[in-house]
This record gives sequence, structure tokens and C-alpha cells, in this order.
Amino acid sequence: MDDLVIIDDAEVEEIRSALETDDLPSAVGRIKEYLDQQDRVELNIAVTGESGSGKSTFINAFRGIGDEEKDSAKTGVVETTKEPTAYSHSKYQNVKLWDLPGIGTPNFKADEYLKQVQFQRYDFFIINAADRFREYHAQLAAEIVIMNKTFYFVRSKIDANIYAEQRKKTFNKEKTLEAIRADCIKGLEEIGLSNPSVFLISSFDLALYDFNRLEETMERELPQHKRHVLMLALPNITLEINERKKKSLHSNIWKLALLSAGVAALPIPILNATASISVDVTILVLELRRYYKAFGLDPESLERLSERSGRSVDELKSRLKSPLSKEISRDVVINLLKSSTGFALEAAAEYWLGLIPIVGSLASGSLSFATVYYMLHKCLNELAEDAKNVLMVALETPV
Ligand SMILES: Nc1nc2c(ncn2[C@@H]2O[C@H](COP(=O)(O)OP(=O)(O)O)[C@@H](O)[C@H]2O)c(=O)[nH]1
Ligand SMILES: [Mg+2]
Repeated sequence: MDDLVIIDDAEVEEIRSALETDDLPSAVGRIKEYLDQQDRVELNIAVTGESGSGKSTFINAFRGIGDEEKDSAKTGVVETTKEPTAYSHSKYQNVKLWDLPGIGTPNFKADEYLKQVQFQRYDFFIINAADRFREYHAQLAAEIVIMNKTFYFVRSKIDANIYAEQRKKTFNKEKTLEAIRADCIKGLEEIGLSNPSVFLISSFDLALYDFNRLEETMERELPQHKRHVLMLALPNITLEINERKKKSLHSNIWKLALLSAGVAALPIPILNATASISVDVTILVLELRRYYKAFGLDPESLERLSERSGRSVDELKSRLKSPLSKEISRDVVINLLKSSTGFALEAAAEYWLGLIPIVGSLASGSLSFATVYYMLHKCLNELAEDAKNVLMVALETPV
């Protein structure tokens, strides 16, 4: 559930309360709206840094394309970017990477620069530094924080540093990387930032160094990622809510079991049991129908759920495992009781007898009590599970 941190609490709360207070179809309607809205959200990432630090090369690499394709960002040994230019990510169309003009010109002023590039437009910044940590990196980072935005610090062209250092006799790759990292962290800490995110990258070979970690960190900001996380979190959220529903319905089971065993009604032979049991089937039918309503799995709810989700009722029903998914009638309930295995139930009956001796004096005895108890308990569990599965189908995008 750690991942839930990515979606703000208010959003999760809204969804949780929709599931808890609305009926299933309305909750699905609301969650779908939320997800659709997520899909439309644009994410704007600004890539900045001094001229020649590898901004454009990084953007291409991050988009998974080379430097010389039709819509690649232009790269090279002379400055090519005068105005912020947007490039969309090949995989995520609504993620835009902005190639920003270079920083660090002689009279560079971070605040003016940020205004010039319209800093409000970006969700976060990647500061690219190809060489030592410099004063203008610090200035820019500080100003971004003042503007209430976040940044990731990318120390680029690591391959070139490693290549140059290799000439030394005392070369040690790990130590070199650590020294580079420490230099950047120290620079950022000096302006008062604690735990700054620093990533060592080579755009020529993304598999090396920290690119995976950077991608993972950035993915957390992606709208699609949020949607995905929410979809992953939903089973847990619904499970939690269903547990509560289950608990409240469960508290009635023993009363119903007593009631039904108290009236000597229909004798039903159960599987492997030496005796038949008497049960008031009407009580059970009514109670089970109540369960279906509570979990939004009754025919009317499924009908409305189908309208809201664009999934056919049959499709929704196909995910139901509970044997009651057709219609809860007397016959269905009697069959369920019959198929309960008597052996385990006889043991359970003994158990109940020890616990509540009055059970033994009931017209149809402790076996009847145990059977009804067991059956309702089992159905409740199955329905809670079914409700979760149906919700997930209803939210899947139809193919
Ligand atoms: N060795 C190495 N060279 C790089 C890397 N990234 C960019 N370059 C080179 O650095 C130069 C400037 O890159 P460019 O992306 O145009 O920088 P920009 O001005 O910040 O957009 C180009 O010649 C790139 O090929 C890298 O990760 N490693
Ligand atoms: Mg460039």
C-alpha cells in the first residue's frame, strides 16, 4: 500500500467513501470519471542545464529515440535551443518533455530565466549538469524550490568522466562515481536542501548508472502511473470495505441459524451426514437476498452496473464464483444445503453444542444450526470476493 502515497489522500478518500456509501454502480461511475480525468492530465517536464550539458540528447534517449530521427530534439556541439520546445513521449502521449534554453551564460539570473521559460507550465524540472557542480546550478535549484516546484538533478555524460579517469593508474570506478555524486549532493546541501535527488546518467547508454532509478522516480509522477496504482490499490480498498460489510452481516448469522433450526420445517438430507436437517428455507432465501443487495450483486444492481461500465450483464456475471449468481430461490438454497458436507458439520455441531447448549434442545438440533451457520458464512465470503472481482471488471477499459 506504500505506493498509495502517490495519489493524494483526498483522492483515495473520495474513492473509498464512494465505495462505502454509494451503491456499486454509482461508485463505479465516479471512479471511472476519476480515471478518465487522470488519462487526460498532461505532465510537463522541463529539462534544463547549461548549453552542451546533454539536455537534448537526454530527451531523445528518454523518449526512446535516436538523435537523428524526424522529430528528435536537435543535438550537437553548438547551442540549438533558444525557446522552450516540447517533445511528447512516445509511450505516453500526454507526457511532454521541454527542451529549455541553456543556463549559465555570463549574466545568468535564475529568477529571470525561470520567468522567461514560463516555469509555471512545468510539473517538475530536470537540471542537467555535465561537469562540476557550479554556482548557477545552486542558484537555479534554489529558485525552483522557491517557486514551489520540484527538481531532479541529473549529472550527465558519466561515460565521458569514466573514460577520462580510466587513464589514471589508481582508477576505481565505484570511487569515481561516488566522488561525482558527493560533489553534487554537497553543492545542493549547501543551499539548504536535505536529501537531494541526484542521478548519474549517460544518455549514450541508459542501462548504466542511475537511469533506472531516475525513471522509476519520475514514473511516480505520470498520470498513467497514478491510474495504474489506483487500479492496484482498489482491490485492497474494496476488500477492506467488504470486510466491514461482511462483519456487520456476519453478526446476524448465529441468530438466523438459531431461528431456522428452531422451527422444525423442511427436512433436508445433507451429504455424508447420518441425519437430515430441518431448516426454514424462507429465512435463508431472504437473508441471502439481503447479502446480494449489500454487495451490489442483485439483478437490478448488476443491470445498472452494466449501464455504467459498458460491460454486459453476462460479462459481469461471468466473474461471479458464488453458486447463487443466478437467482436466489428456494431450490437453489436447498441444493446448497444438501451439498454441505455433513462430516465436518457434525464436528462443528458438537462444537456449537459445547458453546451454546441450547442449540441441542432446538427442534432440529445442533446439526441444523451448524449447517445453516456454515452455509451463510461461506456465501458471505464468496460474495465479498465476487463483489471485488466484479468491480475490477467494471473498471477495466473494454477491449
Ligand atoms: N559522452 C557523452 N556525450 C554526450 C552525452 N549526452 C550528450 N552528449 C554530447 O554532448 C553534446 C551536447 O549535447 P546536447 O544534447 O546537444 O546538449 P544540450 O545543448 O544541452 O542540448 C553532443 O555532442 C552530444 O552528443 C552523454 O551522455 N555522454
Ligand atoms: Mg539542445
